Amino acid sequence: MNIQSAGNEQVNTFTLVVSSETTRQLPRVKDSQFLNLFAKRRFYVTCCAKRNKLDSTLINPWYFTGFTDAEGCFLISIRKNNNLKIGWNVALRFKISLHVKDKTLLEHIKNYLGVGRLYKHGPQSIEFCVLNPKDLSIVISHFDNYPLHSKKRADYELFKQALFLILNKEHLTEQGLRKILGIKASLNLGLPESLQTAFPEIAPIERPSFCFKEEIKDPYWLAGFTEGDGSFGVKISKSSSVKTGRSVYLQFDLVQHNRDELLLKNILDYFNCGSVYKHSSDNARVFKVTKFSDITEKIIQFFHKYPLLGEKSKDFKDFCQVAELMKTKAHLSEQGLNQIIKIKGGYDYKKKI
Ligand SMILES: [Ca+2]
Repeated sequence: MNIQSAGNEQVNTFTLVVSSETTRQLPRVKDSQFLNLFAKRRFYVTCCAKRNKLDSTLINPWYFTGFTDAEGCFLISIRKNNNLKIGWNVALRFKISLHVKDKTLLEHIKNYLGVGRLYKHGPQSIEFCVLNPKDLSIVISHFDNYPLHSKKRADYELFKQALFLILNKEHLTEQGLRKILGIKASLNLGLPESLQTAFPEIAPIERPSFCFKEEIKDPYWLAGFTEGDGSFGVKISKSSSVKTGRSVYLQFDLVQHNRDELLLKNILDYFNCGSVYKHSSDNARVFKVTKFSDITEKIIQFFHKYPLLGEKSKDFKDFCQVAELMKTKAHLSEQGLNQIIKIKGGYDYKKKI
């Protein structure tokens, strides 16, 4: 790429970022430097988007945060490696795993960030991963600017602490390694048995306390979160009170671990409809909307305005089609009901493959 051709100041700073020599010699990294790196990288993303013909504006920053709240994962791996002086290799990873059908969505996310790679992960799944610490600093800048809303934020804060240590090369020292082990002990499932045996004295560091108390301010966050964890259901159940013997209703829901019950209540407030229930699985909660007028006037309207971008948009399309039929009371006739069953059939079939 001819960096000089655009000939402006921004381009010059861009040169600094892509030069691996310069970035390799990064001094001690502070928050403000992350921001700086991110601004430069956004410029890089724009250049790449033109080259790849992928629309870099397709992914709204808040959509990406919402989607990560639902599907993203922050991991620290520490493995024995006798080739290293310290004897242990420390690696960080930000990842999103999806069904292969959503490969394009992951490509858009990769394009939005301008870092990371897609990996095939079994026959049905594909993974977007960012591994390189300097690339991970781009991911960190994103989430510092567009913070996570769910309790995943605590994992993110821990991950960020580990990244700071790695960027400062502290993971190559005994003391730094121990600090990262303490962070890992507090992250996700904690330390695996092998690390507990090798480092019996390591105690988990205190988990950052985080509770999202504010209102949901950005609709794109909600679109991204729904893309990951929401579902649009067409339900048909036996009923003696209708002529056809079967009643039809639509259900929009979002299921979360009970630690994020407050977040679901914030979503309820945002949509101004639905209820939060205990889910059939003990440690989960569900935000559910079934009232037809709420579905058509609030939920459907919202997702028309802030569209889903992945495979789930097809479910939403079917959901809207059924809603249109229901508006004309078609679901009360045998013929209309069959039409809905046909749409739902395709819908369930698509879910299975
Ligand atoms: Ca999830």
